Amino acid sequence: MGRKFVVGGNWKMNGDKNTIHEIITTLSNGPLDPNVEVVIGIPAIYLAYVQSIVPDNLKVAAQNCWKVEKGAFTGEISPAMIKDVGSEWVILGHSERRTIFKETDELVAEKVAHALATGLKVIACIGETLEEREAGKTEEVVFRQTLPLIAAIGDNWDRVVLAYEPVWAIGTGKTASPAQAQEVHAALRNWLVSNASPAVAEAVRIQYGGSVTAANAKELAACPDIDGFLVGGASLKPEFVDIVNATM
Ligand code: G2H
Repeated sequence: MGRKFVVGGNWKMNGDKNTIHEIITTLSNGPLDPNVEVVIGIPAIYLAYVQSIVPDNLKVAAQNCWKVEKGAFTGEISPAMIKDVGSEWVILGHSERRTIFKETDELVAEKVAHALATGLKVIACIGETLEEREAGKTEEVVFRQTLPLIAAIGDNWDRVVLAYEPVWAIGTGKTASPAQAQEVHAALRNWLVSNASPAVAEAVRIQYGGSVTAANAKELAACPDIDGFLVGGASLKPEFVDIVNATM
């Protein structure tokens, strides 16, 4: 069976009640391709608000969470809380979390394990820096980041989407070319054959993220191993509708 296209919008630390209302109205009017799964990543403080106004065809994600259910972790939110307000997804391991907040591959894996154990679906992000790409280490880095996720995911691959986001393409306007993105996606899928299983490699959806816009989405979406996008800046704009509809 084919992999269902999945498009995530990662709002990062943007939006207020007014602009959120505008974005949700735009997305509600769409129309959005009904064959595409759409997940929007919301700042934690607005999760419950967005959850109360989204139409059924939009799913809501938190952009991070901690690795246990509750306790003395000032400033954190737990997967149980995300679930409690009705949201189904969490984005984990985004490069901004890894670089700015110093999250290690192991911590990301622990978070993924706990989020899945709580019943959430996870968008798990991986991707190399410019320095790593120029040193010829792209695949080494992507595989290193993915390896601890395999044990963390266990039998729950049906609730996981991988997002390949080359750090040099994030918010820079420098999108990976379709050939560059396809090359990494295909290499990762091939690596999963032996490191997870052939069935996982075939079924898992791998999003591309990094300066995706309405202008480049169609060409990227046509690549055989690109199964969706994780969109930052453009997910705050009306063009997100065109990105969701890139495969129509
Ligand atoms: C990559 C992406 C969304 P942008 O971080 O996750 O952001 O599309 O702004 O590069």
